[in-house]
Amino acid sequence: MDRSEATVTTLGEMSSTRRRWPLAALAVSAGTFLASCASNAPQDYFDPAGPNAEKIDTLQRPVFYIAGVVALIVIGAVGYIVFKFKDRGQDIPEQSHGNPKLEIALTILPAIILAGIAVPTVVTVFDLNKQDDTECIINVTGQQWWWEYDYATGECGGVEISQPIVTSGELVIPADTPVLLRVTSRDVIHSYWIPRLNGKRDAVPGRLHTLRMQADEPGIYTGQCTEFCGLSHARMRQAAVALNQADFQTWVDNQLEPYTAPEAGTLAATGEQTFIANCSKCHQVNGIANADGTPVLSDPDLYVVSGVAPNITNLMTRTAIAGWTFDLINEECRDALWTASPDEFGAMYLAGVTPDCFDEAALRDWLRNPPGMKPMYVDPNNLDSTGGKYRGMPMLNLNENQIDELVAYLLERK
Ligand code: HEC
Ligand SMILES: [Cu+2]
Repeated sequence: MDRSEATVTTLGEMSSTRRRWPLAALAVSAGTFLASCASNAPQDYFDPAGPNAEKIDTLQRPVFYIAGVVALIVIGAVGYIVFKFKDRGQDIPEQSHGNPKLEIALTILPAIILAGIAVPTVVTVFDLNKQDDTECIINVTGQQWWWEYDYATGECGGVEISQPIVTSGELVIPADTPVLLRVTSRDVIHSYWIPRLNGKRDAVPGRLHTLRMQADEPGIYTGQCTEFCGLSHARMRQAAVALNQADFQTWVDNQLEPYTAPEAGTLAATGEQTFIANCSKCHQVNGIANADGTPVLSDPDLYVVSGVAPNITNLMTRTAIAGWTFDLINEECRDALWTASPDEFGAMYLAGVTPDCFDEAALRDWLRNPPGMKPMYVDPNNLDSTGGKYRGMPMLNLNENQIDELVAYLLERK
């Protein structure tokens, strides 16, 4: 008797302090939810920007509301029962056993709700997996910790791509055109997600998964890898950039323009040599040649676990680097681009990294010490587990002069 009384008091005291926790948790989650609804977040999946994301939205909203109502009823009922039948020392109530009517009703009701949800869900899943109506195919490959985009030759939304185009980070697509991504990975499992354009698709080594992409209007739509993929998973981001057909044509033409070597005697020309000496073993710049005219070809297979490094032929046509994490343009230009109207967007994007917009800080920091900006290995001095290959870009111990030369050279890659 004494013991149980003691226990009751202790529990009572505890519950009075603990009672506030559920309320606080509820307030925080409600606050977060409302804030996420109210803000103009770039990765808001309640704000679809294309037909695929819209289908998901049309499906998820009623489910969300029904689930919300069910949750309120259940939480309310539990709360009511907990308070009403609280132990006040009353007699144990009469015990009942089995109530077939209630049990059958409570089985049938959820079954009906689930069946009601299942039908539109299955229809949407099939819809989102259609491939026969897409007008452009782009290969998307994840690796630690960036996405490569590889445009096959052929037609893409009415624009002819005559040579393969390989880029990274920023997926450029024609607006208002159903595009099909073929998603895979070269090392671990990643997951591709641009919330305002479609759901997620896992990128699995040795498998090819398709993902529809379509943006109604020109603009920039951001996302990030959503499958934990190692140390820098949080710095593996991506964007989809939609351009109207004429602008997309301009982008394609620009990507395929032949290489122009820097003018002899300039800092950029020294930079080209520095690049060939230090960077070309991993990075391809299409068209770059040795003094004797032989092409300089990268061989990242020998140095990087995934076997590739970003193609940086047209580096300055993108707005961010290294898993689309560090900006190449300053905040003002980025804000202007991100908030541009669909009519203004294309011209602004195609201008690329202009001298006014270029923010060299991140690029310089990156060249100085990449693993310092983006954690890549637990112990960089111990590469035994990878056969001496790097994950990501290693520290190259460049001096500031070399960095000046390289930045001058890279600035001309547009
Ligand atoms: C051992 C291979 C290797 C070497 C050598 C190397 N890099 Fe990299 N570099 C990479 C990898 C891998 C990435 C992608 C890293 C990431 O995003 O996580 C990268 C990313 C970059 C990026 C960002 C590109 C993008 O599209 O996001 C730039 C710019 C770059 N490197 C420049 C250079 C320069 C300049 C040199 C020579 C001084 C150099 N790299 C040498 C492997 C290498
Ligand atoms: Cu990833």
